[in-house]
Amino acid sequence: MELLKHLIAGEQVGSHDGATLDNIEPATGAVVSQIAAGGAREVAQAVEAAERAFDGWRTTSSDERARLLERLADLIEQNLERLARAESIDTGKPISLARRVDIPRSAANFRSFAAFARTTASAAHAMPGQALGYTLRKPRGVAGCISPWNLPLYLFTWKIAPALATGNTVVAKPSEMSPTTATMLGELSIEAGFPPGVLNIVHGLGPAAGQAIVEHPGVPTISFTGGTATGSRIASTCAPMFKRIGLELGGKNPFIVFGDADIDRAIDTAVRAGFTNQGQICLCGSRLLVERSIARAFVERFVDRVAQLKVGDPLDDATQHGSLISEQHLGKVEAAVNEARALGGRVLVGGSRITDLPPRCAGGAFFAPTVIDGLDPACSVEQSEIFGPVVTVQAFADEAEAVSLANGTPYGLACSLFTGDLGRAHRLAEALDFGILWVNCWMLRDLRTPFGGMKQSGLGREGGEEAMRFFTEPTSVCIQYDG
Ligand code: TXE
Repeated sequence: MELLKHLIAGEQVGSHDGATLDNIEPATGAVVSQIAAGGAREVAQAVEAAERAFDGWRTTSSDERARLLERLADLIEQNLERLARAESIDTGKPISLARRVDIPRSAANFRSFAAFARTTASAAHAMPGQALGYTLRKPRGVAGCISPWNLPLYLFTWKIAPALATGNTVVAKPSEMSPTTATMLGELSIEAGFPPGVLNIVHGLGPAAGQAIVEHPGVPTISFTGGTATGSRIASTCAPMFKRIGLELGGKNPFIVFGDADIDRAIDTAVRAGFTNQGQICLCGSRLLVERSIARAFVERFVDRVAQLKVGDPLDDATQHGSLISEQHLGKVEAAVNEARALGGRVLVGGSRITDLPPRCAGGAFFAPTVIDGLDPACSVEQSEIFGPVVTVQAFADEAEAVSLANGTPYGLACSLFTGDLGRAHRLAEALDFGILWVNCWMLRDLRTPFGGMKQSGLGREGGEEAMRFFTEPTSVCIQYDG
């Protein structure tokens, strides 16, 4: 069986003690490969390699760095089908989604930050007749990039690309649930010609390899995407070491529909927002809030559309709804739905695991797209992230109630707002406490815009200039030439 190895100092290596983990295909329950299980020792070797490579990489021209990032983007595109298949097998996501979104976006991440590397300029501040100040932005050293399993290569590269573009070297850890495309990226980085040690990839469990990256004194920058509880642990480890951290955490995102909206479009988008990737995206619209005057008819049509989602083998081109990431995660989702029932919620569609599947998927972790209404907005199910194919529904009377329901959770990542009234859209943009507000759309992203959340959804922003700043340290230089 294939062993997915670490990439350290340009070499693919196993763990020093030969330790491995099983890589399970969640749509079948089968073990498909072995993963080298790294820990403190592998992380230390990777950090050492990254430190050795730093001086050469930091002094490489931004044009040459950009050329290598673009070369890696080309290679990702050339290997799209292979990468999409691996992503689908590791995570249970429909292969059509991996082909259309995950892999193209991974290439776009490298292209976008290659462009930034070429075009970013420093600010200069003239003090006429006396001095000239300018801001020198320097890479911070070794960046630790830790990413989750839901959009594996997409989020892994979203961190690695700006870190490398700005001249940092990287020690990255993909999720232990989705290690394959990260390993393939390592291979492609060698083919692209990156100098050894510039990009290092360590596999392993979060508390072992992840925690070792976070604790290592040679890694001053940590960029993390994952669960809120893990983010909190990382923050408490980093604070006394004065590390710079970027945290992209969970969400409980509202999807607000007013009666004056384009209803067909709102329904199409609400289905996508609720159930893309089986609801396992931090940006998913998991709380549908509908103006009371249209709520009944809207929810009826929405539920109808949800029931039509094509569930099946993720490797089948026609599948729209695949498997959850693991049997264990399915247990969490199922427990949340049972809790909703116990709290008086009405399951309008779905509500249980799916067993009617092709024989290959008999042991898979499939859960039906589920819609629930009748819950108290303050209850645990309406307040905590489920991270699965579950959407709850609430009706609201007016703008004020919509805002109060939308803002009424500990999270503040993303919000969708459907309305035909431009004034209302601007008004609510001021009132809604979210890092991202999508008006009449969902998950439409320009990679130059800031990305991230408020409250328990995280700390800091990624994307565009924000990422270029996050991975650099400014030195303000002042040169007096007279007086
Ligand atoms: O995430 P973890 P999990 C949410 C979602 C989900 C919950 C838990 O609600 O149910 O988080 O998911 C690494 N030090 N999201 O357990 O554990 C880990 O190996 C350093 C939201 O999968 O946070 C992996 O690489 N690293 C979300 C990464 O952190 C550690 C995406 C994320 O894993 C670590 C995924 C530690 N102590 C889950 N412990 C989003 N915001 O998109 C774990 N890791």
